[in-house]
Amino acid sequence: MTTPELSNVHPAWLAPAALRALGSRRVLVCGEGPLVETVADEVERACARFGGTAIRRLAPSAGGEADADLVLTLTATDRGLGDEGFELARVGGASVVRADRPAGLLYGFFEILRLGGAPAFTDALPVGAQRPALGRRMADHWDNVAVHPVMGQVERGYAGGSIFWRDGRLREDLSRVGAYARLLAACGINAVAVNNVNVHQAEAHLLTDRLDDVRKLAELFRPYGIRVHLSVNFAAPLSLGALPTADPLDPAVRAWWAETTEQVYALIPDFGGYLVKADSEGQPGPFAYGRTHAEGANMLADALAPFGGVVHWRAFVYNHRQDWRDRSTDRARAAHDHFAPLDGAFRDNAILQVKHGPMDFQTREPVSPVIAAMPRTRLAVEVQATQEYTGQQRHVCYLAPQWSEVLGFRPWGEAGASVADVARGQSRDGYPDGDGGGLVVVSNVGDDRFWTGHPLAQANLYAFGRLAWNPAAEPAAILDEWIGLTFPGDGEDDPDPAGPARLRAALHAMMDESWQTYENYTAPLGVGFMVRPNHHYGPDVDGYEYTPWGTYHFADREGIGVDRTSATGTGFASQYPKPWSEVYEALDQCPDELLLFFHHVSYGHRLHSGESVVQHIYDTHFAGAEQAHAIREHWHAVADLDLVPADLRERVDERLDEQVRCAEEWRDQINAYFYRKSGVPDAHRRIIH
Ligand code: GCV
Repeated sequence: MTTPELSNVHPAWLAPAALRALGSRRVLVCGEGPLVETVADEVERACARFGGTAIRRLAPSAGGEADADLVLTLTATDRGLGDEGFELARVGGASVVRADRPAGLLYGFFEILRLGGAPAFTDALPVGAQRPALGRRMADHWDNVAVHPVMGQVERGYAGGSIFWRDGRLREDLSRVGAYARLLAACGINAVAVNNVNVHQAEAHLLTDRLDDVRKLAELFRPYGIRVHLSVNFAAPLSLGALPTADPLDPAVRAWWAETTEQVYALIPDFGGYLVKADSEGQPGPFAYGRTHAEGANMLADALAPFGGVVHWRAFVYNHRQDWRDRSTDRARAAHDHFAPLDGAFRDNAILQVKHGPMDFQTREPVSPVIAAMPRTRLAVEVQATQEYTGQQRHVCYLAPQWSEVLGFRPWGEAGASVADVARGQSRDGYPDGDGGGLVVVSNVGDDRFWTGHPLAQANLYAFGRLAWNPAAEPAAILDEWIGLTFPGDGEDDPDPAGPARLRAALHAMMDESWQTYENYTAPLGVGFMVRPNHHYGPDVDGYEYTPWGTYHFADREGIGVDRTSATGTGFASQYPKPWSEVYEALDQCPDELLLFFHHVSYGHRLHSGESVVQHIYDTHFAGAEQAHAIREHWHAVADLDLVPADLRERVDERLDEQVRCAEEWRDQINAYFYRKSGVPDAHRRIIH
């Protein structure tokens, strides 16, 4: 039996009313297998709630069933839909969802929910086949088993505690996990890593003596087609195996990983694999033994290979103890410097997981050059739904436009492959299309009643799943989908029939351009950081300027920006293939939004927009704070509608007040800082403190 909705938790994008169209009809589910049972359970519950009829049959159906409005069926003979694809058809006045395998049927079921009433049950049904573009669509949790003294229960978590762990143990009540699995499947996510990539002692034991906790979680994810992955500590042979070394070429170390992995699969046969952060921010790794990261990753890949598992090996490797006076070290270069020479050296079941930008999930960064540098390696691209640098789920910041821009970026120019193609594996030399590493998101959920702290931040996780399924999908259309599923209204029973449309329009207006708004009032022109050190919330222009973290802007009285050109700077620009190496290198070609990432310029430097850098900073910061006000006004105009639950309204109200306050603080600190540095007054004579 799968998990029903929980009464004390917000249903997110599976609002009960979104099930009405299906649940009020006659629905036939045909086929055998655990995931087919999940679909049958879902149908049964929806029909019980809304007065429809659920019919069950084990044999596949050809489609034209006189007594059903909807037939969800496995195919009798393979139609080439793959493991997760499905096909929608109209046969004899009924809608039909066909899938070759059970996971496809599950995704087809959720597609019917997304379509709602008329489109799903009339000739308006969008018939045809759908398959996910990316095979691996993964959510990584930075959840600690034991509360960390600095990072808490969830590192960079802004939605309460972990839904898995509490005070050093697996939670007793895991009903949230089942509900989460259902939400993930409904947006297409099929893999989840259940513990932090910074693997402390309590988490390390999940691999061995606490493996049963992982088994329990896997059991809750399995009915929704989701495989569980585990972050492991590279030094586990020392700490757990009592070996004198963790050298990846040492036979005893290799044997320890092989045996340990065998035991994992004995307990969890569909275990997904390992996730590793090595030689990064204090985590152990192969460098300690003079080995390369390919040697480290391959050792784990070899242990996993007999069972079909994969290792996700993160490329987030840089020197976090750099001297700020040392201008020759550039953190942006680090991942490419370390990993590009290793192209072709990784096993087939080793996936190199690359953050989308070269720094660290900033509001604006160029695409990481690693993505274009390793055509013989399986690459996964990592994005961050937890809003570490983008307002920490106190600010509305819909990130799908950013991710869509990353996925659509073509590192080799217009005629070449896109980032989405690389993640899909299309551009890998000599390998079949479709076996790429996929897309990974750092999850933004916690044990908060609304899952994500800010209720509107739910849209980011939903949009991630939808973009991983189809990277070409329009962020604005995904947003409308999410709004429609989360706030479906009561149909004909709505006391205010115009209400749902008004609410939907307001939410769209609040969220659609909120990434741009956030960028407007925070660090300008791609320079990044300028946040308060450690917790990364709120403005602090020089907070990271004299630290060891490699995150500098170099503002002085003449100008600002990091010279990353080959001619006079760190040479980072040359890590890109043409045309981008040339575009980023040339001051007159570099896109405005990335100008300060690549160049150090004077405050009077003219942007392509015609504005000077300093005037642009003033203008965008005044505009950004005003836009934050406008977001709140849109909300106030609809928040008293009956279809907005009181507790949700209260939460959003409180968050929007904080966003407005914080946007003004950003505006004033950034504008004051640059006015004081440059001495250039605002052309429009607005108040700068
Ligand atoms: C999990 C950034 C964050 C860290 C995070 C790290 C990573 O540095 O601030 O909290 O650690 O990225 O991605 O590994």
